[in-house]
Amino acid sequence: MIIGSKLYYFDSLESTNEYAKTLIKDAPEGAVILVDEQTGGRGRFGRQWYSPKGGIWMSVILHPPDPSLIAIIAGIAVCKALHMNGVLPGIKWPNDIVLNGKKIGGILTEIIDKIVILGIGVNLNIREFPDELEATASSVFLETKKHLEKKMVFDTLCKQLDDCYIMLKQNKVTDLLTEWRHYTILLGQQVVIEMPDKELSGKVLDISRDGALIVMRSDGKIMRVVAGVCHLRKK
Ligand code: BTX
Repeated sequence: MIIGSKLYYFDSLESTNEYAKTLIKDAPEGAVILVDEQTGGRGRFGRQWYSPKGGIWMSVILHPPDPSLIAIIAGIAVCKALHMNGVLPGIKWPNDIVLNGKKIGGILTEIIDKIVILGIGVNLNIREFPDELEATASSVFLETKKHLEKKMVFDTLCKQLDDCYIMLKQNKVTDLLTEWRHYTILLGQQVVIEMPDKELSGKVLDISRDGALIVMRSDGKIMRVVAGVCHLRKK
């Protein structure tokens, strides 16, 4: 297995992604940093990520041929690992894992000198969230009342990520995108995508081979969206 070639485990760190950055020169590919809690967990665009005990907070150091599908394979691996344990979340492009309409996990990829630091957070057994997150965030435990053993889910997740990463290295992109389509909640949905300088509304048609979302606007024009924050439009 590439993923988990070396494991760095701590009770607590500020952020596993930040710690991974200090290791990239020395750690082997597939090295995993895993913690029980983060005191300064991060999301995209410098946002905070609530990371108390009870969740899976991890980063993986990867040397992929092309980084563009790393968040895609991470989403597939998280969904597969939970589906194998009877929990059925989906993927909301680009990096949210959702269950019953709430965010139960997130993915943060950072690239330094062509090395990817893949951060994965899964709200596994968290029992409460701060007021400001309560409406949008949840955990596997709160949604299903199941207490899944963290080590078992972590091991399954590493194995699924390894399978997907090997497929990526073998350039089996068609197969990976088929898996993504199986898990995403977005296909055929009306969405609004916030980008730094504009907003786009339309219907999600597909994902491209480089991980961009393919969206049809109401005027029929087909757009490729490389990055943004995606919201399902209320019906
Ligand atoms: P994101 O930018 O898509 O999501 C961040 C937003 O999600 C926050 O602004 C907040 O509204 C909400 N949020 C914060 N904490 C949680 C939570 N626990 N569950 C649900 N919603 C939340 C998503 O970024 C990427 C998250 C990656 C987290 C991993 S954990 C291991 C690694 N280390 C690290 O510092 N980050 C990554």
